Amino acid sequence: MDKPGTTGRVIPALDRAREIKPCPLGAGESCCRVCAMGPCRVTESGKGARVGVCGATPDTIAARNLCRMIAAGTAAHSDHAREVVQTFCAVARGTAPGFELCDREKLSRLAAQLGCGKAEDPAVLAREVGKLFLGEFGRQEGELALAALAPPRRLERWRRLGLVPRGIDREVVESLHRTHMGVDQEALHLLHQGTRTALADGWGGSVIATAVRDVLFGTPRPVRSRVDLGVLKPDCVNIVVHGHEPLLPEVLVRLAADGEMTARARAVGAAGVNIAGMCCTANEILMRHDVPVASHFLQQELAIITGAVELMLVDVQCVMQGLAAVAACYHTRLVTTSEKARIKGARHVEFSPATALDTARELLYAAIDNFPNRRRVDIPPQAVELVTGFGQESIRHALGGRFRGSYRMLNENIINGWIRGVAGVVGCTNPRAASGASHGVLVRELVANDVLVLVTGCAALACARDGLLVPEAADSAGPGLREVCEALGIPPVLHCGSCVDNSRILMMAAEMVRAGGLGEDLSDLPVAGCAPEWMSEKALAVGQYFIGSGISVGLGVYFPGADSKEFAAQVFEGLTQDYGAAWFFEPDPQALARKILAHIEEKRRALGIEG
Ligand code: NFS
Ligand code: SF4
Repeated sequence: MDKPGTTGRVIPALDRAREIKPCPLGAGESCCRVCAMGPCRVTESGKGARVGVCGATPDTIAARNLCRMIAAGTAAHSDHAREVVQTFCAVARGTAPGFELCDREKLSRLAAQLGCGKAEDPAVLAREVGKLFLGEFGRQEGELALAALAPPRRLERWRRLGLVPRGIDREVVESLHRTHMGVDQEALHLLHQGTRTALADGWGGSVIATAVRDVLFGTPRPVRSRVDLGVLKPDCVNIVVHGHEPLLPEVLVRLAADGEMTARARAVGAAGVNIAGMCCTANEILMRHDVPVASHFLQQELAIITGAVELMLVDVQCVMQGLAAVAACYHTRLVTTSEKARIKGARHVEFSPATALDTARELLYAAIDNFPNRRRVDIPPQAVELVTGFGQESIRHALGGRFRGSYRMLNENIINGWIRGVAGVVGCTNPRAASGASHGVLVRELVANDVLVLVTGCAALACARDGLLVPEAADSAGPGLREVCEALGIPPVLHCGSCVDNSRILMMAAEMVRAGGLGEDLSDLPVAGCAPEWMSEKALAVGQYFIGSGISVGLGVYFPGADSKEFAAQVFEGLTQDYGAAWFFEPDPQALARKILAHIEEKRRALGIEG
């Protein structure tokens, strides 16, 4: 196998994807399996039933399925957030010895923003903030307190449409209830509930996860690092941290730098301990500690195939079960660390905030002890430079110019046309998508047309491998964007973190509205989002909360249920009436770029700034 964007060797997931043809019912058509009178396959045209045994129509079934996927995605992001908040509360109580409140300034800012006290003592303040955040999950009535972070126009619109989330857990549960057999059976009504649930993710769970991790581990600032399998070191004990919760990895990174560990590694013939990240955990520790990245989602099995990984730690989300079978062929120890997730064939060492230090030490010892068991090592040499660490704070600083501390200069650059608009390119890498190269094709086209690109998740890592996350990439930008990037010394593609950090993109968009000159609502901005290689339900939750916030989103791969014309009319057009934004679908990366560019130009025209 020799595809662009891969190392030229076999990727097990790609082989399996070739063997398994995607089920056409689950993709375009409407397939319902929520009750035992079915599963029912229904279609609006051609041969086959028009409605399910219960009478359900294709558009209802498609909306029901989408709503369920959004609920699962929201649950994943938010349950992850809950885990981080619980650790944060334990730190505030003094019962998590491996952690501390790192960014106290951000903590005070948050507390002031949320109106929860002015206590001098950071631990007291953290307890207040932690209590408010935990309350957001279980709130039964009223409005999510964090919804107030949205621009006033957007909040008004949500209120008018009944879309302000009550509690995070409540919206997820209600989505599951409404999609049970025989409950909510009107497509648009179901889509609105999908949106309310997604908003509980975007403005709730994800904001909470990002904010709390910034306070605990530091708010990202621009740093350089490297990405690709070449970051694994042949002479070192290699540990790959994979998954989504950066809690244990944070402690591990700190401990690994300890002289004791280097000495232990030397005793078994290694030069030291090398930690590399994978998937969103990679994004987290990359942003805050410039820890290099081994790979994105699609390459997880490949890391083990190098024969150089002594230990792979996994917690929750986007961990392929196939890792266990691959690890069994090598000396690699696969260890699950979350109470929520186990894999047959993997060892389980559970993380808890109270014992994180001991657990991290035990795992480091286990990795070092495994070094002598290595057999053949074959690490592809590639590793690409990248710059990371852009959040609403650092972008404000980097783009602030003479208006340091505001988004005015970004807005001015957009108004005067140096930058045409902003695109968020997010989500996964998918073996079904255009040969793993779609991110590069798409992003190059956007950048060449003077669109500033913000990236997160595995999409960010794919762009990094493509060499797009360095200031020198401005060479391939259009003349306006190039000038801005060169003046500021920033890349044309800004790495904003993990998938929950899509909340950073929302906050930046809100800042752009606040800075003035580009309309009064998020739907006025010349901004679009896309997930060209999405695979996870989380990506659908993200897309739906962007749309519910007024930012249109393009999806690649396939759009679930799109064969139902009535459903397609709703998601691709109808939603615009209510949200000022809708989905669009385009599997071809070039064409997707063109659609985004057209959307941005349309928004510019509406603002009267087409020049
Ligand atoms: Ni996002 Fe991160 Fe990657 Fe996709 Fe998975 S790791 S949370 S879901 S695959 S970007
Ligand atoms: Fe079929 Fe209706 Fe049951 Fe769905 S809910 S499986 S459409 S009978």
